[in-house]
Amino acid sequence: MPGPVQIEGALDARDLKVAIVAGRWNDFIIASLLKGALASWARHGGVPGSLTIARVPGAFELPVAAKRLAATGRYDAVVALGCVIRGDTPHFDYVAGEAAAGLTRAQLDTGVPCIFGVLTVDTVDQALERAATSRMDKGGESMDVAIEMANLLRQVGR
Ligand code: INI
Repeated sequence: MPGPVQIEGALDARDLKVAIVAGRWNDFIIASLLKGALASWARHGGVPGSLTIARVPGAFELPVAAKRLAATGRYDAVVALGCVIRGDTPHFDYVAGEAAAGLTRAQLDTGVPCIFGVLTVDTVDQALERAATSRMDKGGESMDVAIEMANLLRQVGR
C-alpha cells in the first residue's frame, strides 16, 4: 500500500515573482533585513527583474501595501519587512499587533503568502542581532519562507 503523499515547497526561486514591502522606520535595521532578503533571492536563483521592492512609512502601513500587491496576481509571494522597537513607541502593541493581524488578513484574503518579516523587539541591540546577515538573518529567513510557501502553494493549486 502506498504511503502518504508528502508535498513541500522547494527553495528554488528561478521561476517566481516576489514583492518585498519594507517600512522606513528604523531604516538602518531595514537595510540589513533587505540585504539578507536580496542575498536569499540570489542564492536561490531568483531573477533580479522578478523582484519588486515597495517602500512604506512604517510597519502599520505594511498590510495595505502587501494586500494591494498580492491582489494584483502578479506575485507568488509578498515579503513584509519592518522593525518595531518597544522602547521607541508607547503604541508598540498597536503598531506590531496590527502589522501582524493585517498581514495575516492580507494573505488569507488573497491566497498569496504574505511573510511576516517584522522584528518586534525591546531594544535596538535585539533588532541588530536579529537583522544582521551574520547573525539571525531574519530578512534572509523571510525570503526563504516566501520561496518555500510560493512553491508549496503552486503544487497544491487553486
Ligand atoms: N513604525 C515602525 O515601523 N516601527 C516603529 O518602531 C514605530 N514607532 O516606534 O512608532 C513605527 N511607527 C509608525 C507607524 O508604523 C506608522 O507609520 C504611523 O503610525 C502612521 O500610520
